[in-house]
Amino acid sequence: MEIEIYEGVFDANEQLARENQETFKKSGIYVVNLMASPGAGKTSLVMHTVSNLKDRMAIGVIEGDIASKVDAMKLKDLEIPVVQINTGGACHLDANMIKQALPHFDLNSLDLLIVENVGNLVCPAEFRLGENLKVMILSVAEGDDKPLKYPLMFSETDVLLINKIDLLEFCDFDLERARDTVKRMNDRIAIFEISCRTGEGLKAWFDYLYDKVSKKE
Ligand SMILES: Nc1nc2c(ncn2[C@@H]2O[C@H](COP(=O)(O)OP(=O)(O)OP(=O)(O)O)[C@@H](O)[C@H]2O)c(=O)[nH]1
Ligand SMILES: [Mg+2]
Ligand SMILES: [Zn+2]
Repeated sequence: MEIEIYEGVFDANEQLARENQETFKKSGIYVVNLMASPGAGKTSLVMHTVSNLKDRMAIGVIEGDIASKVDAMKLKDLEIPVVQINTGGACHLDANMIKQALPHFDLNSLDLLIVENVGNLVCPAEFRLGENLKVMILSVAEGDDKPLKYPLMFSETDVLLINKIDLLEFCDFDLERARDTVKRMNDRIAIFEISCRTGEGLKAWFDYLYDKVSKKE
């Protein structure tokens, strides 16, 4: 009998993330892991993104929260498959939770799966889910010093969406400074400035994501 021993929680997660990645690849699904602190605008972005793209591709959503189905309920009018994961206290999603959620979808019929991670700027960045693209949101109300204080997520992510730019005049958020800081930490990052309230800047994000899903890159 062969017994595999994993070196702790991260190795075990990495193994499961690779299995998920294989499953997604087989089914031809592109997967986005959406991360941000509580209230930055993840669900708002998911709603806009699904509304815009759902006529052009089949989209499913996994909602991750510590408790409640509040976010899943917000998506019900979009008439797409949504699975709510309650972590029961854990402050991030991990690859095993995603694996458990997958049988609830008809995977072969999906083009894009968006995973809204638990609101948390720290450990979601440490747990790969098997995603193709890491996307994070920073809202201007949180302050432009957050990349310096929570560096891991900013250096790990592929895309940064700076949200709530409609609130810029009320916040001490320097867009240039934020961009410079993040670019210094992560030179391959794509940055978009958006408002989920006014819709400003969202088209560029939709086009970017559509292109990624089409090319599966
Ligand atoms: N002014 C303004 N408010 C926004 C914007 N985007 C989202 N909001 C509001 O911010 C609040 C939180 O938005 P959500 O989309 O629920 O944020 P979330 O990141 O999903 O929150 P959690 O799932 O609880 O972590 C809501 O009241 C939104 O209406 C924006 O661009 N501008
Ligand atoms: Mg949410
Ligand atoms: Zn956590």
